[in-house]
Order: sequence, then structure tokens, then C-alpha cells
Amino acid sequence: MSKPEIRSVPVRSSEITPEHIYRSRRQFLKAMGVLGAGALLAACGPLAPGQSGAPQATPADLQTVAQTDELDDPLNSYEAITNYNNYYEFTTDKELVAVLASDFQSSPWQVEVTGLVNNPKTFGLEDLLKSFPQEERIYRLRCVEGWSMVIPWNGFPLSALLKQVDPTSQAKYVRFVTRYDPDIYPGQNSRFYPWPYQEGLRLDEAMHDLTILATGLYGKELPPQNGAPVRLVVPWKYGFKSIKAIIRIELVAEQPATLWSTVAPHEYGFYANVNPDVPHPRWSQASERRIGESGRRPTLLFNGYAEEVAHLYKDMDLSRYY
Ligand SMILES: Nc1nc2c(c(=O)[nH]1)N[C@H]1C(S)=C(S)[C@@H](COP(=O)(O)O)O[C@H]1N2
Ligand SMILES: [Mo]
Repeated sequence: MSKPEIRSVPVRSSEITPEHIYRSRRQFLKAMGVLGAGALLAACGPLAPGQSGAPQATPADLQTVAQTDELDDPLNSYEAITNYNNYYEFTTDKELVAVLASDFQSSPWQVEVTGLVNNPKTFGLEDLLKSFPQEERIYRLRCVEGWSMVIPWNGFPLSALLKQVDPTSQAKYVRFVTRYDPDIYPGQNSRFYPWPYQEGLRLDEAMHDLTILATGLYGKELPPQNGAPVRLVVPWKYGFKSIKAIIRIELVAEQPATLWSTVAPHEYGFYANVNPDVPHPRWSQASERRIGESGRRPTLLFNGYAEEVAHLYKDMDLSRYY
């Protein structure tokens, strides 16, 4: 039997499909006349394209084909991703963050984009969702502590937002700031940390297509514990770079201070690129514990994204601790 004509259908077996994308694809498939039983499940064997009267693919079918990243690593469950979190504004107890964050009000919310830009702009959350087409990105997240997950984010490239504000030629770095409000964030009453949480990227890192602002995960609105309503995700860097609950993005000329490099500069550098060969001063970074798995797996250079990002660091000594 010959193969059914479904090769041009834009569904990759390695994708989880969030509902809104699922729907638009479904409409596309309908228009193409290929939506029949198993049309999305290439492995199920031949079928007649456009076959009528056949049961239609459901979101559940899609979820069953779509459970790995591009390295064939399984996605972590929604439960794991939303119940094991680092968010020091709430607590340092990863399993308590979700509980303490459950009442967090992430609406209304504004993100001010300012500094060395020709077109400073304040975006309401609705503007961010409306102005920038939301995509799904399945990324590995590697925490500097030595654990990792695979997370299907929804969001959009940070570059799209930066293009709108039009950085001036003096802008060399981007600074990100989390909301400061000790009344809602119990952890911000601790004087040990220089609140608010801040992070930074070099402008070319910020403009890289892998760098996104996430507004959701698993096709749902971003939960408070994962940084609602909008957080950075930089998948080739240790997780602490991926700052949550952003209220300000500032284009600056000098490398900005970050919370972790202020607290412990010799332990948490500005670049913080995932690198198995450069140990943290107190532990090896050669391997990691994937949440949901027993044992450890080797950590990959740039968290497995070397092909895409290594060129950004061709003038830097990767054996150095930055
Ligand atoms: N504002 C803020 N952002 C933050 C943190 C934090 O404590 N506060 N923790 C970071 C760390 S150490 C990690 S590993 C990731 C964890 O993201 P997740 O909880 O969504 O998996 O968020 C990062 N972003
Ligand atoms: Mo982390």
C-alpha cells in the first residue's frame, strides 16, 4: 500500500500541541481535506485522505503522539513542572512554591520596556498576547543545582518585542526586573537577597531566536509558580537566568548586576552557560537528575543547544567560569 498523503501536514511527532495551535491546525487539515481517523498518527498506517465518516482526531490523540523534545527526551508532566519550582520571592522550598503562589494576582500586569531605545513602550499583558504570535517551544531547563526538566512553553521570541522598541546603537545589554512587593512575596522580607530579582543578557543573546518570553505552558496560561504572567526562558543557560514575573525590561550600555552574581559572584556568573566541563565551585556540573527519572544523565554543552548558540561565544574561553 502506498503512503497516505500526509507528509505535508505540519505536525511533528515530537510536539505537544497546545489547544489554540491544535485548533488552527485542525482547521488547516480540514481545509486540506486530510482530517480523518488517524490522519495525524502517521505510525497508524495508511488511510484514505479525506475519508469521510471516519472518527476524527481528538486532542487526546495528539497528546499521545507528542511527548518528546527533539532529542527524544520525554516531556515532564504538567504536575511536575508546576509543583517543583525555584521562586525565592515565595520560598526556597521547591515543593511549597505552588502552594504559597496560589493566590498570586497576575492581572492586571504591565511590562515597561525602556532605557536605550527609540520607542519606549509599556505593554499590558493583553498587548503581549495580541501583538506577538504565540508559539510553542519545547525546551530543556537545567537548573544550576543539578536537576532538569523538559517543558513545553508557549510564548514568543524576545527579539520581536525588542524590535518594536528599537534599541539605539548604545544598547549592548538587556536588564530584566521582577516585581517587588513584600506584601505579596513573603520571601522579599528576607534581607539576605538584594530584591528585586534582576537578570541580564547581552543584546545578541537577547535577540537570539531561542530566547523567549513565556506566557504559558502546556497550552495553558502560565501558572503563578512558573512566573506568571510573563517570564524569560533562555534554554542554553542555567535556570536562574530565566527570570519570572517581569515588570521591566531595560536596554543598557553596561553589563547589568544580577541578583545571583551580587549574592555570590564566584558561584553564579553573568553568562551562566550550561557547561558540563566547568564545575560550580561546590559541585560538578557534569551530570544532572532529570525530574521523574532515577539515576543521572550527562549534562550537555549549552544544554544541548550548542549548534544554535556556540557562535555567540567564539571569542570567549569556555573553560573559564563566567
Ligand atoms: N523572579 C525569579 N525568577 C526565577 C527564580 C526566582 O527565584 N525568582 N528562580 C530561577 C531558577 S533558579 C530556576 S531553576 C527557574 C525555575 O523555573 P520553574 O520553576 O518554572 O521550573 O526559575 C528562575 N527564575
Ligand atoms: Mo535554578
